[in-house]
Amino acid sequence: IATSLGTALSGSGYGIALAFQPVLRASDLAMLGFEALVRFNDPALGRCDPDEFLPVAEEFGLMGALGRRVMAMALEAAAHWRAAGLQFGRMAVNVAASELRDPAFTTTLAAMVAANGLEPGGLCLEVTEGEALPPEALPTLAALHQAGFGIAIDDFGVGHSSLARLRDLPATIVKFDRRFTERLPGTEPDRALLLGMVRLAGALGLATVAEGVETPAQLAALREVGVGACQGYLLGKPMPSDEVPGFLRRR
Ligand code: G
Ligand code: G
Ligand code: MN
Ligand code: NA
Repeated sequence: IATSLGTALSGSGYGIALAFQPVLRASDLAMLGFEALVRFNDPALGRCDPDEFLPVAEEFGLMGALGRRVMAMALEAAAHWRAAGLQFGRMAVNVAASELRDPAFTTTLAAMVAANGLEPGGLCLEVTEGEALPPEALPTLAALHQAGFGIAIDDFGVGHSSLARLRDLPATIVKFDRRFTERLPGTEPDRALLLGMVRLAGALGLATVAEGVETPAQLAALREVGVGACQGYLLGKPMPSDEVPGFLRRR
């Protein structure tokens, strides 16, 4: 995987693709945006899972190049949809903690965003809470926030969970890990946990997104606890960029 990924990244990028999953407002299912999810088709192995090739990219020092490629593709798609007159809200892109060690990350990103005729507020960077953030990542997050980019704490509530992080990171959004949604409608403690997280986020001025919404009963329970936005197979599966215009027009 490392060799073919390295080849893909040094050449035209053939084999690297993005899938876009809609994020909808919980109350009325208005379109809030898309999350870009990377895909890699290995010439020999076929379709590889991100959970498989992202650690390889990390290990072989390819994450910076992969992240820039993903960002370029996501911004290009967003600019393309805009040019076609489509209203889709914001584009969310996952960023590995290691990418944030680059002190030039924010200025490079700001230039890419401007080159595509987009604004920083139209882009949200998702940082996984589970990953131990290197100390060098913190000034980058602060600079990104200062520049007006959205910052989401992804997969919140599992892994290296620390509530102090919610206070200390310059985030704008918290995404509750899909393991919370999975348990819904669930028991009273399951709902109480989510309700508490929603209130905590609200008190800290953070917007909330629930991941992995697969059933109407889960959506109803999430609305009941006041989650702001939802994402999951019930509302839209990750789709290739050429399916996005049709998806938006059908709504
Ligand atoms: O896309 P799912 O389809 O399998 O994604 C699996 C995991 O990979 C998720 O935790 C997601 O956040 C992460 N991921 C998906 N796309 C990207 C990406 O472009 N960059 C990084 N760093 N992580 C990604
Ligand atoms: O960690 P992050 O939220 O970035 O990753 C999103 C991952 O969740 C992707 O692998 C995506 O394919 C997957 N995903 C999106 N919606 C659902 C869903 O409703 N159910 C499940 N099981 N996985 C989902
Ligand atoms: Mn994510
Ligand atoms: Na993630």
